[in-house]
Amino acid sequence: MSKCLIALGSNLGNRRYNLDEAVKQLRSYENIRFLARSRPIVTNPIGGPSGQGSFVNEVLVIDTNRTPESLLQCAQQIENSLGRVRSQRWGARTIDIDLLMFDQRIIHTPFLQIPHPRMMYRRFVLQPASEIAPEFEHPVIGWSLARLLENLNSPTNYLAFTGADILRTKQIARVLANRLDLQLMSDSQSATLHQAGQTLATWLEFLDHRHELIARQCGKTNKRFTVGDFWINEVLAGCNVDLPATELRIIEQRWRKIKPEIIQPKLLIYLTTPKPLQHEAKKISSAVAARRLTPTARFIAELDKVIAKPAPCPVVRLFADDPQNLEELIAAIKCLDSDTPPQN
Ligand code: PH2
Ligand code: MG
Ligand code: MG
Repeated sequence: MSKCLIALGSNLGNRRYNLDEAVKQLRSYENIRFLARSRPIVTNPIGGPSGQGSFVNEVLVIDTNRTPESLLQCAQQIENSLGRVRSQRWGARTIDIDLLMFDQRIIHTPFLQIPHPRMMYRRFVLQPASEIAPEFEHPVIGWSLARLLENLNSPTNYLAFTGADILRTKQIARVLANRLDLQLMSDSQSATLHQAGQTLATWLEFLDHRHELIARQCGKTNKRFTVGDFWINEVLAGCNVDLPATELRIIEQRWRKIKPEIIQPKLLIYLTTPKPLQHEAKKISSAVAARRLTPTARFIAELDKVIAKPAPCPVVRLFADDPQNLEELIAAIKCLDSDTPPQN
């Protein structure tokens, strides 16, 4: 049996009826056992065309012998039977049934992505989900759902960007901050950070400089969010490329000392680079092979280790060149915002 988390949402027609009907139909399938249903919450629509009505959202926990693909089929049958029309991404819908998690499995196919790629930062998912499954662990970042929700509620509204293509990363951060009128926290020294062959002294300087920058600027604003065009943990990835083990120990010592003071972002936006580089980074299997890679590919491989589970903060990966990035990011910020939902 697999334990599975499912999200329901409706913002068209009789919303409560749609949700009840979806639950009723789901219960009628063989090999699906119902474990829990959250209370419904009313939420502001996030993303998509303007003028949509508010949503009613809830989350379910079930046990099933079905495969993820078969469960997805059930969900789509129910969506169809309740008159779901797919015309526009994030458009109004009578019912949306999303598979959030399927045990601890990680699935990436063109039809199915589990865990749901946006569940980590969506309040309309995390709030009902942590009501019924607070201890359920997100398999990618290794955090419980309760901790993910707590993260959204933390007082500092801070978002950070990272990526191997530093100019592109800084540019997207700046465009986002301008567009939404957010505080941009920019590290003017970043450009040299990714150049290979820095000394221990330079890395220590980078670490202190960024630590100080965050302490001085992060959250010190009237704007809704602070947007960092860097992530301090990049230093840990970069120095691993440059320094021998004896010197790494000195960086690690300094890191342990400052770590409790460092505010981590509510969400890290990892802008990934074109495929060839990623492919190259994956080839790191031995120290010998590692030395043959370009410094950028080695940096990417090290960055992947820094965000491995348990991750220091929730991470969302976007392709640096995806033209939909901005729309995606604006929606993400709206999700993170602690606006109280409408009460109707
Ligand atoms: N679903 C979306 C997009 N936006 N906003 C709210 N409040 N609730 C949703 O379920 C929802 C959304 C895409 O499926
Ligand atoms: Mg959805
Ligand atoms: Mg869906």
